[in-house]
Amino acid sequence: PQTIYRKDYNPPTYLVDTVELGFDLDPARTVVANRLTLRRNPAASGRAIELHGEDIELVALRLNGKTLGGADYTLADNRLVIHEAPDDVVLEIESVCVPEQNTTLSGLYVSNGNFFTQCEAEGFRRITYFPDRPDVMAKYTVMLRADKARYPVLLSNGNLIQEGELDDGRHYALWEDSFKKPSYLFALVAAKLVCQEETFRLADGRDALLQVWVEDGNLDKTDYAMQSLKHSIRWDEEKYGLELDLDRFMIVATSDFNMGAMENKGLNIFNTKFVLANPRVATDVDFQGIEAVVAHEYFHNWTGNRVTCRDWFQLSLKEGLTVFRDQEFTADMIGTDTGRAVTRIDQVRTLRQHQFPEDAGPMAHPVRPDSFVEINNFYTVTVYEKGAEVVRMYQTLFGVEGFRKGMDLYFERHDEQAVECDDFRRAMADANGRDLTQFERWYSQAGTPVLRFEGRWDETAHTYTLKLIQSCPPTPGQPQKLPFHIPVAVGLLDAAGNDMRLVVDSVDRGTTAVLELTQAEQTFVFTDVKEQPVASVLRGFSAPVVLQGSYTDADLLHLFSHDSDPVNRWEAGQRLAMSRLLKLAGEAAAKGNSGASLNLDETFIEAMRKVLVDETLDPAFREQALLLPSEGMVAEQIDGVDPLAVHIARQFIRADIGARLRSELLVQYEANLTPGAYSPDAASSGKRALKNIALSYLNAAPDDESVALAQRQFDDADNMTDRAAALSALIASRVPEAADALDVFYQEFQNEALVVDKWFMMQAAAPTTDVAAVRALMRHPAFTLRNPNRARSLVAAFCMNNPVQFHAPDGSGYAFWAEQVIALDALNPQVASRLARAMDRWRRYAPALQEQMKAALQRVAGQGKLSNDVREVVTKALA
Ligand code: HT7
Ligand code: ZN
Repeated sequence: PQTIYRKDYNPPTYLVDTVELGFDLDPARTVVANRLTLRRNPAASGRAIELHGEDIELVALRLNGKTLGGADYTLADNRLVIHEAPDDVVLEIESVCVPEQNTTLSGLYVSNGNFFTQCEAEGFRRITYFPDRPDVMAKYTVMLRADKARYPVLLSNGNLIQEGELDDGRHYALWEDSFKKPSYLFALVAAKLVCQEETFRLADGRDALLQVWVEDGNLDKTDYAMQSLKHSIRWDEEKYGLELDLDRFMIVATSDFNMGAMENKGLNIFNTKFVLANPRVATDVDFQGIEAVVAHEYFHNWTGNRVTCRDWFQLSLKEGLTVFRDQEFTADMIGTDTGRAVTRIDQVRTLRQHQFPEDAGPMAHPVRPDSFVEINNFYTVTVYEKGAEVVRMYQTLFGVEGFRKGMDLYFERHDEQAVECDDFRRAMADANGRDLTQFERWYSQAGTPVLRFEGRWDETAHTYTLKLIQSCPPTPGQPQKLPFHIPVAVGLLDAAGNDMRLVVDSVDRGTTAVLELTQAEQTFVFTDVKEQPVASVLRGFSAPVVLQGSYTDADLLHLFSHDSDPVNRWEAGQRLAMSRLLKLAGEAAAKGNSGASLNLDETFIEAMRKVLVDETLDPAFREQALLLPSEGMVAEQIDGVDPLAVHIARQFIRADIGARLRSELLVQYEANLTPGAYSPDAASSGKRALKNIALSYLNAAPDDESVALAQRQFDDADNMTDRAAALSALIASRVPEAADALDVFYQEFQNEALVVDKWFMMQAAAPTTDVAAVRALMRHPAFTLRNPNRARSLVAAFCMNNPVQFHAPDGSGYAFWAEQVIALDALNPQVASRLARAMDRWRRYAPALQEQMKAALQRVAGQGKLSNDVREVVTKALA
């Protein structure tokens, strides 16, 4: 496969002004008539019109009314090139595709008998021939024709201009989008669906029609998505002065979808997982996911759609910025300081758990990649979450107001343009009168920087000298790195745990100072420091780095008890836990993976006890503080890791907490019940989270009482959060009641696809579920590899979330992985390729495991027929 490089960017030879599309929709043979008006691009050279087309059949081609023959064009390698064209062209193209055979879910496909499209990144070329690149922006008119009984609803981007009846029971709808857009934002839906709709008054007094479309029977699950949409619209008006530019905004849910959702102009298409919710079927986390994803897609209307990407290397321009915006929205929706901090802690955990390993592995790439084989492989945690961290750093450097000035300038300069990450950086720099040249390295250098700090208090001079030292490990193709521009937020705590006032260079910097580290090593001197402080470095996780410092347990306990910055307070607890996890994992491994005679110190238990019972702390924060780093995060810290040793250590700590804090856990369980009607608000979900982590610790050391508690919660709960938590606790406690509860759960929810996904997922991730059990589950009538949510809920959940069984010493997990990657690849390369990434970190494992992982990778790589998606991942893993 061919590698595409950012440096090879060339502007398009022709620009497209208008696109008129006609669809005769038929699952077995859809005919697409495409009429384009093009003009030669003065910024490019050449007279060849270059169009993309994939898995479609060309039927007819006319240029300015003349039918083109074989000598006029070349059709090869998914490219249609018309050799010589005049300056102004009307191109008419007729082609055919077969939606019912499209299992890739890219382009036009059929799901549950309905038609949907997915065009980002390169799916439009699977619908018609077109210069399918984001810097070609055009105005679209779309005529949809289909059988009325089977497809009563016909939707596309923009406004409905006309609809009516045709012969033979068919009908039509004509849609027009008044905004120029790139082809990846095109969408159509032809389906039997119903909708919840509402008229919503916008800030400028206009009324917009909001619709949420779902399959019949699901209208009882659309309220939260609708409410989230209205909140998002209001928030963008208030926070950024950005208004909805459409008369109609539609969300449509489909159960077959490769990702979370898609921001097509005015016609967002969503995975049902991020639309459908009511208390019976959705957990607090599901509700949070819906709010965040609805907001994310809505915010794309400005950051992505009005201002889009010049090329796919710039993906983070829209994704990093939009993730940052949805993160800020989520925090503002909660509204309290601790609520804000808890969302920040969630973000930090995601980054550490997923992005740091990516940055240290074979697929490491800069936020703005330099090359790719398959763009679909670059919708990554680096582009999204690290990209959001990069955007957040502008706000940390310039403040909320400075950031807003940068955003205003960005839209003033680039509305309706396709631009680069550099344009965003320039707007931020110019709006704030700052030189951000060095900041560019966050976009161009891969790898997670390591930030070391050394602090020295001078008791005579009353100074505290903080030395900051940065480095960045090599990544593929980037052996050496230059220093980053890093905002480091710092506080100093006195012995009583209070914040000291910070004076640097005679300037009072308040109690948290944002230091700007630009060199490999830099020293900052705080004056008037009258006692030995404990430094709280990287407050609020002010930069996406690994922080190292010589913390003593006493320092960490001090921070864990007193830090006014909740993120660093939580962080101190995580460090205390991590040191115990690493020590016990080492001991377990040394004893041949035996949990016998492991010991957990009273200091740690006491720290956990204190946070558990501290009623001055928000329950949501206490839950975060009690949650141990995952097995995956611990494994990342150990060279030649044996996942079983990590599992034993973590389970031991969980059981020990469960046993030694038993009475406190029981008290908190009772104290955090949420009687009355269910509500997904932050305060209630925080209480449920604390109650349910208490239940899970109690059942890590199960006895009759804890099992009865879980069983009672499972039987009596009126909401999915509590039902699922109780079921997980029963499964984890390994009691016979678990099997019965699983049966009851399935019987009750077998007609709720998203709950059945949970049922598969809970089993897939249970350490008691081995490969044989997963294979048995794959034979369950409800299982299919063709539905991405279902495939992920069993196969990917096992390979990614069940480390102890996936890494079984006999290699059975790896053989299973290879088999499933190959099987999935034949159906859906995007889903297969994500599963393929389960092996990314194979070189970190114990030698015996490494060898078998390598063999499994080689088996996949050795397949003759493999998608570019999977081939890129396994080739890079083996390189
Ligand atoms: N911008 C959307 C990305 C997306 C996507 C990409 C590749 C393949 C399928 C896809 N579905 C959606 C989603 C987003 O970031 O908002
Ligand atoms: Zn996005």
